[in-house]
Amino acid sequence: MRNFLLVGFLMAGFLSSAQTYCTPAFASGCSGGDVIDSFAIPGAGFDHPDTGCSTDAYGDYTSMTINLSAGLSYDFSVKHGYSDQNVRVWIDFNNDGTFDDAAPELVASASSTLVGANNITSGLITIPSTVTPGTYRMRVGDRFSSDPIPCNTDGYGEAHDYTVVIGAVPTCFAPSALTVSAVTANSAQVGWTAPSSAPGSGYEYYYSTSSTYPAASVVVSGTSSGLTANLPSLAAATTYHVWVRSVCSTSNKSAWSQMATFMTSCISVGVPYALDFESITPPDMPSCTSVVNDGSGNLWETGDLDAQGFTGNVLQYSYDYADNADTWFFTNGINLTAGVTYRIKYKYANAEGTVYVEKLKVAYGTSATGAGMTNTLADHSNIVSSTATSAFANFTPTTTGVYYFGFQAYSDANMNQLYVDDINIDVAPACSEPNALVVSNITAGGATVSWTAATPVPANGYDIYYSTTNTAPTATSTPNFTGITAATYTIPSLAPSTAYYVWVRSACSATSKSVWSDHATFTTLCSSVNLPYTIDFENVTVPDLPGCTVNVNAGTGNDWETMDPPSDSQGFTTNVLKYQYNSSNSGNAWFFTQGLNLTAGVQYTISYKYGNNSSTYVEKLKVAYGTSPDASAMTGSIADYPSINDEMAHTESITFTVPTTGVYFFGFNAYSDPDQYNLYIDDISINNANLATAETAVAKNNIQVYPNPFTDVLNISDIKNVKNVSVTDVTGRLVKTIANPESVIHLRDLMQGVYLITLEMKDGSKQTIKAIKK
Ligand SMILES: [Ca+2]
Ligand SMILES: [Ca+2]
Ligand SMILES: [Ca+2]
Ligand SMILES: [Ca+2]
Repeated sequence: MRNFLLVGFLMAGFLSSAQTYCTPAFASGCSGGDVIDSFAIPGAGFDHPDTGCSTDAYGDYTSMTINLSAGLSYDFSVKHGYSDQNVRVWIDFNNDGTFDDAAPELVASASSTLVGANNITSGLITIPSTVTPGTYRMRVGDRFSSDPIPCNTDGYGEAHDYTVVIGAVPTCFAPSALTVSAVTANSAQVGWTAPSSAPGSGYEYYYSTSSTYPAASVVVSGTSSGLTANLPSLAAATTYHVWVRSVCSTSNKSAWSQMATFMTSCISVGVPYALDFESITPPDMPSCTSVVNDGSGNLWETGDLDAQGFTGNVLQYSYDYADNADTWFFTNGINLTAGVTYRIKYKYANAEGTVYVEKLKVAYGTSATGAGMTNTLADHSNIVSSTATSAFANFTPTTTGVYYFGFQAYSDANMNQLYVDDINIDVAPACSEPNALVVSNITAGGATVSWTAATPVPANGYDIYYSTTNTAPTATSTPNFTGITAATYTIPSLAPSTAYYVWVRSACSATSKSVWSDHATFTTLCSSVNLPYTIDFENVTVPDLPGCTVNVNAGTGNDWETMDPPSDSQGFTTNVLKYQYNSSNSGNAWFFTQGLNLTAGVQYTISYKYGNNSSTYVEKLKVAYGTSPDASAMTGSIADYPSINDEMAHTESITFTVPTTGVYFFGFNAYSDPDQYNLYIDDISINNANLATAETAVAKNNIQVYPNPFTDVLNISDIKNVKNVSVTDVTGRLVKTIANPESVIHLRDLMQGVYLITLEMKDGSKQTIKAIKK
């Protein structure tokens, strides 16, 4: 009973004093990233992550307790969301409700730095040995650009309050001032300074590849009676963290010391050696590589490109305005054997856009220095292509040893970007692989793959491997075809409408094969279908084309694409196919339908709507058919519209026959001049002329109005189904309505200008035609 009363009394006393603390404020708030996001004291086992920006920039976390000991110092870290942060930590050691902004109550002060991509403040909280053990309030203040004060009011920032319980000064102190020396590829020595009263039973140390502060109960790595310890059996090129503690007696050990960090040295490695730069975060370099600047331009660094034929990260040289490039990137040391022929492969390219010539030299030698690069392997002195270019060089060292490979950027000043990726060094194959794969004659069931022959031509021909997945074959993969002697092969029996990947290799002899080439990819065509065939562009995600149709750009203008219903051309009210002008090049884009099964001599009808969205700019359209979706195969002419410029949909319906039974593709060719506007197509329909009822409707609506332009009268080509004619001007104002019209309409009383003539049919449908009054 007495204990309960005592606890209650202490709690009441603590809470009443807590109420006297000022509430810190930051007039500009913390929502811009000027925030105590995460706060951690690893040596006290305390971590308060991802707190974000508190309401009113103050977080009262006094329900959380941090256990610290008098006389010890603790590393802390704060993560922010913005740069230039200043952190101060205070503890109200005399419990008077006020944080003095000076020692001893000011226990830490530090500023943020950029660590990787994060703004981090790291510092040391020092608890004086004179502090009476007990419970206190801790305040952590963070402010942008200037130091926070305990009762802050201005600026950007945030504050957190916590409860700390300070324990008695330990009788056993940790060693300090850890140093790591004699670092090799697999060992290192750690040394330290003894605490002021040396421990009775020596020291324990713990090391790990993790930077997590070890628990008191961790299984230690070793013990030492002196002030050093050897760390054996380490992995090469690896980052390690080490801590030491004092063993004052078997029952009394100090806390772990502050952490020391080191990286073991690199060792030379064998082939195959590959660098794709994916294991690092740009602009860092892969471990065990190096960069040297022999001039006064910039240094090689890494960047995330993932374009232009490169995957992910690349090695990158960015121009210096004033100075020529002269920087080397060196690989790790590689063990090579005299007399063996090796091959180095890599990809390189220039930036996209305006061409600024880049220059790259590749060499190797026995030291990772410019002077050590005594054997030039390649000199690319005029790199102008933005597409990743694969290159390789074979070489045969005359002495067994460790060699470094160097990539030297030596571009002139004020150029642009030079990229390198996928460096690979291995024993050279007995013959090289073919390259520059291209795929042609793609049908629903096959495709022809061709390549540039390897030199020398492989004695046992070529092997082909294809797959529906983009996973490169390995040396042990079974090829689909072997012993192909020509540099081309038609792959048969493929599935329709399927994406394929294909690789080719050289069979140098019965036992020796080259590596596989880079892959080529293609998609087989859809199978041909029977009529009726209609396509209205409704079931697409614009600007995609409908499945089994294809755009082929036979020129240098733009491509066909789909768009939502246009509002700038009369008569197009649903999704359409669109050719949009290219400002400098003529159009020559073909839109091809799926293959259709047609029979010789049968009368077919093709109907479609076409039109443009301008009376100033002129579009040009050809419609044709042929036996493959290919511009050169479009030999059957259907229509040619060389002057489309009236901002409205025209419905066309044309009857045709084909000379031979077979599969036919229908092509719509936009061949507008440069810098015109939009050409639209919709409602393509191909039917048997004798069976279709749809065509009757098309024909019914296909009424002509002439002459156009007109002076006094307009003639309507087929009046029998027209119920009303209404005439509106370009502002949409109704000018005239003529019920039960004759085929000749008198319009002498209209002003000169453009009018829309709307024919309302007896079945309720309407057709609008634009006419010009002279
Ligand atoms: Ca916070
Ligand atoms: Ca105080
Ligand atoms: Ca890469
Ligand atoms: Ca449509």
